[in-house]
Amino acid sequence: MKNQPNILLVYTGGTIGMVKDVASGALKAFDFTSLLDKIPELRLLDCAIETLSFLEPIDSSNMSPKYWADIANIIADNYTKFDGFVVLHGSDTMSYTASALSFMLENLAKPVILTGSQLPIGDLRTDAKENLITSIQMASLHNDGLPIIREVCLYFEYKLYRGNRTTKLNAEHFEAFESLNYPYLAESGVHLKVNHEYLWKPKPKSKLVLRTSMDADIGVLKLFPGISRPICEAILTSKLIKGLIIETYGSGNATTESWFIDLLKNAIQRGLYIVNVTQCVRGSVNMGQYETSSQLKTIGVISGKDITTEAAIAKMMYLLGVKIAPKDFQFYFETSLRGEIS
Ligand code: ASN
Repeated sequence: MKNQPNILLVYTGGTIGMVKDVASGALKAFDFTSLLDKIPELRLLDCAIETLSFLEPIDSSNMSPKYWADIANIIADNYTKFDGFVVLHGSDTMSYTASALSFMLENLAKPVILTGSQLPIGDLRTDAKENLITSIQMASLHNDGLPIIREVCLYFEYKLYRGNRTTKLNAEHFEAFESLNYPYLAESGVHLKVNHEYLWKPKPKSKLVLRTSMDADIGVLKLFPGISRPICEAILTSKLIKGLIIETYGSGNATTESWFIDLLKNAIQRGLYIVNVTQCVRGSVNMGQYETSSQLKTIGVISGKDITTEAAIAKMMYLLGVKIAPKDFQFYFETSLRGEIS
């Protein structure tokens, strides 16, 4: 890395770069290439910045595996040319994209920081400037010629998080994200304070491997008291899905009704991967702790441990996409690949 790092800023869409449509009052995306003109402060940063924008920026509610692959390809194509990457992204699905990118970019050894904002960059009270400027500074941090951050992160409202540990919890506050099962990686106060012990340490000298194929033939089933048998049956006997994430209660508990357990058991025997993730935002699945989860373990339900649902979805698509052998699926799902589980 040179003394002055060079950072690639990739604009995918989201509120940060939106303007109000005069007629309807709704927020819509606009061309972001003139970014440097809109925020002259960026010229004061001690790094060189180049920008690249999606031809048609999107609201992140329209995010999909195809766009994840586009972002990952942009990073891989520019990997040797830049010291770090800042991806501007809508906040709604930012945690999903951060999770997906963390799996797609194996052996990543440079910072990829996703950020966005709750208010557009042109708004008087915007949170966009701080998020953007500090993300670029975080991506520029280096020591002995090496970047300090070497993983996919999410920066929002003074905190840098491991991307695949985050969840959007607030649609109103500037502090929109949390990483409830893993400490934040850095904090922006008067100084940038990095929690070095929590940073991801990639294998030394490994080459970046790009794996963009994601298989989206999966489902998520959130349990609730009274969930109906026909609906569970429709999902669990469907030939369309290859993997199912069940969002259970507490430490991975579910109803012990025999019809429910039998449906799961038959589906697993047919080859469906079923992963247990808790509805709680903090804590871990621990099958066997209660009677209401013991059977799940016995019939071969995979433990999502303390993974977020966002990361579980991305990981399932990824493992199906790389066509992991059925006998290895459980092992890889339950093993931390990018620091997504404890
Ligand atoms: N709807 C927007 C998006 O996710 C929300 C935002 O960016 N704050 O694209």
